[in-house]
Amino acid sequence: ADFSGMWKMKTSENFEELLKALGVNVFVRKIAVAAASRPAVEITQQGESLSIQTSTSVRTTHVSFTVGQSFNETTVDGRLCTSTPRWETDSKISCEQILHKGEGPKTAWTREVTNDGELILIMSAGDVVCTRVYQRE
Ligand code: R13
Repeated sequence: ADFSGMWKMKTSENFEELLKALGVNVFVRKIAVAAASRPAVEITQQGESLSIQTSTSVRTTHVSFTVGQSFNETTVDGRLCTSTPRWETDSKISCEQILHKGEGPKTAWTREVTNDGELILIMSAGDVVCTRVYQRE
């Protein structure tokens, strides 16, 4: 599947609950939630290699990885982890994360391009699941 493009968010569910499950305190959480409501996501893809830049007014992250190869990134609450992306289907990447240090709920994400051209990002922490739907700009 082709993940490339400039994406804008259409809906988001449970993002605040996700940060709460990760132990982010209410003050910082409110700032993160407000900023994360207007993200700009740019994905470039060449074969199995993806580059994803997620920009907000207070935090911008950039990851590059090849599906099938582990890489370092940060969890959504900013902790270093090793991520292992794999194809769950030919249009869905599933990625488990292992924290470099410390403890916390198990985190993971999936990104899927649907038949109608939407991008669905699912982030989880323990049993809390956040679903964010993006459309191409
Ligand atoms: C700020 C500092 C405190 C911590 C934090 C966590 C997340 C975010 C901001 C902050 C934001 C995340 C946005 C995520 C998106 C994901 C996606 C707790 C480290 C800087 C407040 C803004 C947009 O849709 O892919």
